[in-house]
Amino acid sequence: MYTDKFQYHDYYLMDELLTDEHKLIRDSIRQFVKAEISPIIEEHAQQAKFPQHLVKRLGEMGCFGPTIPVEYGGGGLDQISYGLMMMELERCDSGIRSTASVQGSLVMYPIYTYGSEEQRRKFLPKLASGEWLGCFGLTEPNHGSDPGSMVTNYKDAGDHVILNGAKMWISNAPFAQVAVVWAKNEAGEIHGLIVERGMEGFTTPETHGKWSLRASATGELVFDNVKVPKENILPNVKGLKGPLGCLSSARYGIAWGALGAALDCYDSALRYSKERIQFGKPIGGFQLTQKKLAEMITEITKAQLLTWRLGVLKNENRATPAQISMAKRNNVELALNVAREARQIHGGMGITGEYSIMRHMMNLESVVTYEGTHDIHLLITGMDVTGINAFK
Ligand code: TGC
Ligand code: FAD
Repeated sequence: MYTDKFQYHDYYLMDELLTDEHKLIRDSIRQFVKAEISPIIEEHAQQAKFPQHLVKRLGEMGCFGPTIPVEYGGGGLDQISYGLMMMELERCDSGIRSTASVQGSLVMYPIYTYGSEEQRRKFLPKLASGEWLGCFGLTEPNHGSDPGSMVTNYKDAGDHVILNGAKMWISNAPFAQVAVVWAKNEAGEIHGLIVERGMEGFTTPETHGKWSLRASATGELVFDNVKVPKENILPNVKGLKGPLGCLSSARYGIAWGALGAALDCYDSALRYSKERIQFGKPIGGFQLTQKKLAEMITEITKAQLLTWRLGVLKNENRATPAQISMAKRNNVELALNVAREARQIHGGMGITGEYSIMRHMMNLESVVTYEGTHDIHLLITGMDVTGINAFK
């Protein structure tokens, strides 16, 4: 049985850059995770079971939409607080952070940013409290990295529209009451629609057989002539910049989250290296193990500073999408590398559920692909620095 012995690592005294409120928020989420998520996560991941009971608790702990204003049920907190929360959740499991990322950045954010006042008041408080779970439908079976080519569409039918199409790889879908869905109108313009469970012709079949994010539920969204009232269309955005704007918020959270997964793997490897004796001494006493550990903490420290700085820029509304891409790409790659090295340090024990390493490693294979693949983020940086588009 996996026991959570995690201790935080702060090699460059980054805590001095945080406010007392930041530290309080981070510590309360860390405690919550240790008490309520760590004890059940391994079993849920092994059984590929979504811990549905945690949705309400995540809401109560303020993990859903922490930057959304308090009057809509959010936390009214800053971007660094949001980042620290995602770091603590993913420190335990990327799937739990996924649930919170989707709810906060991909469902509440668009309803708050692009929605009408009625939509904000109807949906945000229930999503913030965890009474409702939401999902975000952008990816389609034939349109992943290139969402602008989507074929899901709707046609005007008086006081409602008729929605047809399908979305694939949708986190939270099988348990969601609400889906923010991106679809084209008859003029070929992309708009966001709020589709609610129970609307006729709307189904959410679960995707089975994943070796990654096993404690997160993934599914499809299928729309077969679904009647969506016009009042459920997000009125204040048109075009691909709508969903991409949401992704900027979620990718920022992932940059912090991946750092959490890396810290957990490093912490476990460091402890193991001091306890495990081979050839008459702790394996941490061998130069090759020290090289691994020293490189891990160096990369983690660089990422901590990068991510904190991005948070400051985001608080000042100065973070560019390309800066966010750089942090998401860097931190997920770093976390994968740390997980792989940590797995080596744990020897055979590293493949078991007694340690979190293998679970993190498998989870991170999704994180490196969703919200824009590793190479897509590289091309975003490439385009930003050269001014030349290499996607097409
Ligand atoms: P492009 O012409 O570059 O852009 C279209 C419009 O969007 C604007 N824009 C952004 N706006 C806000 N934030 C961003 N990050 C933005 N990036 C671009 C852009 O300025 C333009 O605006 P306008 O006013 O000129 O119309 O679009 P493109 O078709 O060439 O595509 C560019 C590309 C490839 C970078 C983009 O499509 C992309 O990022 N592809 C990756 C797709 C992706 O990330 N999918 C994620 C699906 S959701 C998900 O994975 C959730 S996982 C959740 C979990 O479980 O945690
Ligand atoms: P593709 O786009 O087919 O890419 C395949 C390969 O081709 C990649 O290596 C890619 O980098 C490369 N490639 C593509 N285009 C180029 C190019 N121009 N230049 C160079 N290389 C290129 N989506 C949602 O909308 N909502 C969700 O909640 C959601 N949750 C997810 C949960 C999980 C567990 C997973 C695995 C995915 C989820 N996704 C979600 C989908 C995710 O965003 C997509 O998988 C991702 O955007 C990549 O799309 P794709 O899988 O179709 O790969």
